[in-house]
Amino acid sequence: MDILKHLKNLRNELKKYAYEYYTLDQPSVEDAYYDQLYKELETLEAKHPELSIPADSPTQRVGGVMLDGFKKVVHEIPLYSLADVFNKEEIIAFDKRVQKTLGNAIEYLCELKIDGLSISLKYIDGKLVQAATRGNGTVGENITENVKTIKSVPLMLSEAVTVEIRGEAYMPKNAFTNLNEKRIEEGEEAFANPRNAAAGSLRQLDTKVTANRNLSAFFYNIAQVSNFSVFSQEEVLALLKKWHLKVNQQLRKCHSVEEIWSYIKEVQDMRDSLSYEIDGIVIKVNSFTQQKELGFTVKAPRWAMAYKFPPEKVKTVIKSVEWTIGRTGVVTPTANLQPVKVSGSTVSRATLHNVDYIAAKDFRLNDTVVLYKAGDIIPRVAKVLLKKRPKGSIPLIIPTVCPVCSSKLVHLEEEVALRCINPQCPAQMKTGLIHFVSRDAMNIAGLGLRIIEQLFEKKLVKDVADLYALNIKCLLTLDNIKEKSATNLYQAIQASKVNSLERLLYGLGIRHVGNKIAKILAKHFKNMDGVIKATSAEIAEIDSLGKAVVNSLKSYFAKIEVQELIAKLKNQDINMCYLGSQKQNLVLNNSFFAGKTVVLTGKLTPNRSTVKEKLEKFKAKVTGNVSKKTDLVIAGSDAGSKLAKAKQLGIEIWNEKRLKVEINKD
Ligand code: 1X8
Repeated sequence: MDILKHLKNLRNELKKYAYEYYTLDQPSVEDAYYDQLYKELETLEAKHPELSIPADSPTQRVGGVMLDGFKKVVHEIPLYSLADVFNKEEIIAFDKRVQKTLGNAIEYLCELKIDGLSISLKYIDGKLVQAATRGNGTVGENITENVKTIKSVPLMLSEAVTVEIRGEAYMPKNAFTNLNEKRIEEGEEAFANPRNAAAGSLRQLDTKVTANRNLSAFFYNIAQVSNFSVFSQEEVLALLKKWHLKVNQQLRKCHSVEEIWSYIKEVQDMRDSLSYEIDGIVIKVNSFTQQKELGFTVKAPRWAMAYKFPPEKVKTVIKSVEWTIGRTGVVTPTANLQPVKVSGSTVSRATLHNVDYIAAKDFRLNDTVVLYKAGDIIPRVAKVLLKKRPKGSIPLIIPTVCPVCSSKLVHLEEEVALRCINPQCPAQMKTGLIHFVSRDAMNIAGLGLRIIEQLFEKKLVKDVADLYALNIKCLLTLDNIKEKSATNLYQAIQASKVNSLERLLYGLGIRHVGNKIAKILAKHFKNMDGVIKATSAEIAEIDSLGKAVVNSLKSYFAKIEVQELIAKLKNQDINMCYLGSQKQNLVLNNSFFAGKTVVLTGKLTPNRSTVKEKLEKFKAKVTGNVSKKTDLVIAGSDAGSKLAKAKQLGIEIWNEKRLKVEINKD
């Protein structure tokens, strides 16, 4: 027979068997027969080096590409995350919210929640061209060569479609056990769980290693779903399956919480018999029309939820309890525990939440307690094993005064939290300031904890507005700060004055106002006064903002000390407007001159007002008189008293030539 034709037949036959085996989990031939055909193909391909091997030949899954790193991939359509729920009540609440929008008779599609890592695959004309990790949902890493080694991922779809699909890559339980046995034998550290093992395997620069890890993947989503004639989640799954993608078949259509709950119970009972780990189930409103009507919050779709199974529980002992104070003044108890392994990591500390929780559970020193990880991440202490309580133990002593400023602690309104309400409490101000300067807030680089602590100790800073009164001289009084870093820090502080409103709003640390919500508010109200003056109804009208945000904003801006702080910030010329995404602004705002107070003196070319205009375009503030607040003096020829005063005050002075050089740099 014609060798080309024979090769083609062999490849097609092997592809069919691989699809049946890896994707459908329904092999139609013996493994030995598959191996025999595979060897024949391998031998023939080696014997005929003159015939090029197609990229999707079954022999091309073995990896071998060496990568020198993982490039970033921007997800044009972000991968959303799901809101987690942990009990039946929360599912009832979810169903109620859905019914409130849609009326009754909702059809839900319930699917297994695979405990792996989310991936996004791009196919062009049916050919796999890119695979990426979820990353933060917007930016992930390019893992194309690694994913190509996963045998259940088709290199070619059954139809020549251009599509981006989402799914979960995972390591089957038996592959995980085998891998860990091998690793321990070879003196390497075992992976904590199949999810970590899968993540580690996909981020291998040597794709041969990935190929040997026996990963698999289930798919459940199409990014640009409107390009296809599908109108429900059920139809998406059917389409993915038709394209030869692996789709999990353990799904259930449900029409009530009771039906969902009995599906959950069934899944929980058969969970151990599955060949892969799951950590819960995903509940989605089936119809796309209805999904659209429900929409998204800033965090997640309103039409879906993840129910997480109850976590692994272990025993440990409370060795001591620490009380720490946060940005909002809340005093939180943290237990130091006898280190113990739970859900894949060693835990030695866990929050005890608040005094009510301590009182309700009656935690005491040296008590044996039950520990678990909520959402498999945050360690929580569930309860005391009273039988193991040592004799003579006494209830924990609850502090009555702030551990930092010693002022009396209180419970506000109905709050369970114990609070230090001293607005001057250094602990709160410190954490508040750390938040204010953080990257997503005012983004002031170089202001670390050590400097912030000194600023408070030396009483140079009492609130965030005081930052802007700091000059280089003040900064030089701090330990371990030299001229250069003082100048950089000063410039970073000044540059932050022109940040767009959302950074300031987020930086203030208003409860429930994260960076996404801050952006929504800034965009909507345009400036700080707009936000302050907005009525509850006006805020509530904005899509995706809930009651908690409305209440929090209203009570925050009603405080006298907040109003004083805003006035103080305005006095320091902190920008209070939304600048939008104008690139021009961004460049100018980051210019050397941004936020600086500059005085012009002497003869300048072509004239002073032109130079003034130019500097103002670079966001400098040009004033007439030299004072302590002046950052820079530009001195032309024949400069007189202003120059003398600047020299006397030790203010930076440039001649025209220097100005030209610096302006051109910007
Ligand atoms: C995550 C997962 C989803 C599904 C299964 N497993 C997951 N880990 C599914 O929809 N069947 S959806 C999802 C997400 O949207 N973050």
